[in-house]
Amino acid sequence: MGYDELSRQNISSSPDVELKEESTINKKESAHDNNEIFSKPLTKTVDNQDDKEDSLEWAKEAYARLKAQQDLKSKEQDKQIATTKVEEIKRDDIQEKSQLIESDQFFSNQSSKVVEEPKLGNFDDAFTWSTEVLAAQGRTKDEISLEEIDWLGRLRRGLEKSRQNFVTGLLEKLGDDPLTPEVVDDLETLLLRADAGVTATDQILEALRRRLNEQVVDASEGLRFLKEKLCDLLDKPIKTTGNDLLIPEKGCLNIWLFVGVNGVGKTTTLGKVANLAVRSGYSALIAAADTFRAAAVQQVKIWGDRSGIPVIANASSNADPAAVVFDAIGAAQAKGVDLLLVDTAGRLQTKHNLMEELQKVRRIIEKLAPDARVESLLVLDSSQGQNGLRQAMAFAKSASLTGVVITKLDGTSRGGVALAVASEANLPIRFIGAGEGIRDLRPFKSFEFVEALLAKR
Ligand SMILES: Nc1nc2c(ncn2[C@@H]2O[C@H](COP(=O)(O)OP(=O)(O)OP(=O)(O)O)[C@@H](O)[C@H]2O)c(=O)[nH]1
Ligand SMILES: [Mg+2]
Repeated sequence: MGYDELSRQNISSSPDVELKEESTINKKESAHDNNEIFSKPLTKTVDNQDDKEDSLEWAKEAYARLKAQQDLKSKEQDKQIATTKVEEIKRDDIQEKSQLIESDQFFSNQSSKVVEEPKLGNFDDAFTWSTEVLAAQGRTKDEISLEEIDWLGRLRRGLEKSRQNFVTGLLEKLGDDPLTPEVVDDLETLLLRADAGVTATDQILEALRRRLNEQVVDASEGLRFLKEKLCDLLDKPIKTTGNDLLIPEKGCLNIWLFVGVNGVGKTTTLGKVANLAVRSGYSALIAAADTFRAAAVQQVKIWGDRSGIPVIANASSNADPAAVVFDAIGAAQAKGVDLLLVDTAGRLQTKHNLMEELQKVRRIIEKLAPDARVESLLVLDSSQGQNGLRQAMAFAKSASLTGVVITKLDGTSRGGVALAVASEANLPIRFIGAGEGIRDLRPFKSFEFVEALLAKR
């Protein structure tokens, strides 16, 4: 069971559940452990009208519970702030103010500003939708956390533009009548326009047409069937790996490389994954192997500091990235670190020498840490649409990719590119990012993605 510590973090962040923490964690088969943020098979889709009234009640109760938790927590925080202030005043008497502005302090001050806790918003459609998505994955109302609600809200908002293009057209076409071959033809245009790619589009349409030949399919069944097919398509490369969820393996060194073209969000993603790992109880180390830009080291150091993770860097300009990775592996092994995250410079997939540089890094890893679990994750900016797919194909060949991270899902109408990556590059999507904040990244779950992409409200 992986990333369970994050789940523990979520539980313990609610004071009334804190007392139960130990027993909950130890019971590996308990409902909570089995229904974590990062896993879970799908049981149904969210548009089941019969359940609507029940789910509204359910959502109200869950909201009331989270609100009570948040109020209690904010009271505790107020108390803590008051205590800290008194301590600071005392400390100021002893220490000179100038000493506080040393660089280490600067970074830790930065971090406390950046990592903000999620806040409960209004009880609205977005909240109800999020609870429905969680319920459909088997959660009970006592198990959902603010963090999950917060993320689903972000994901849904992030996919707003993709949804507007795709869903509005789709629902208009579907209407309330049974599906016709003409509607299925129109769906083809919509899928292609959403950057789902030819392979994914063909597969989905073929499945729908087969279904139509067998029986009359009404609009809501058509939508359910479509969601199911989209999930199958996204899950296929994930299932092939035999690993539904990418998590660091305990007891050995895990090395995750973040690669991709310039500006797609590699460093930001690394920073968010680092934070997720630390919140989940893994020890981590960062290798600043983007030696191309001087500012890159500083940028990754800020991210490392936000989560209290050390960064291994080489002070000389234009150092060999493989040498940085060499040092970092040594440090990770000496400290028995769980997860080494490697930031690399942006490179065009067409530049042979730069792709060679990645191979050199891989060779160093194989030599120094032959037993390490290595992941080479391609970071893709979803707003680049089909161009992102071309990057995936090229990097897959020369950078031995094991997975993909899709970023910038907020603010693009091309979220469908996830479908193209899964079906055409046959790569598992491991994380998705929908914003610049430290919490705006989550392990990829096809169910949540598809529900957010096709949400009606
Ligand atoms: N809106 C949004 N912006 C993002 C996301 N991820 C990253 N960014 C922004 O994209 C810009 C580039 O991010 P970086 O992490 O520096 O990208 P990079 O791939 O490391 O860039 P190079 O190292 O220069 O190749 C920054 O302004 C990030 O804040 C995301 O999910 N959503
Ligand atoms: Mg970078």
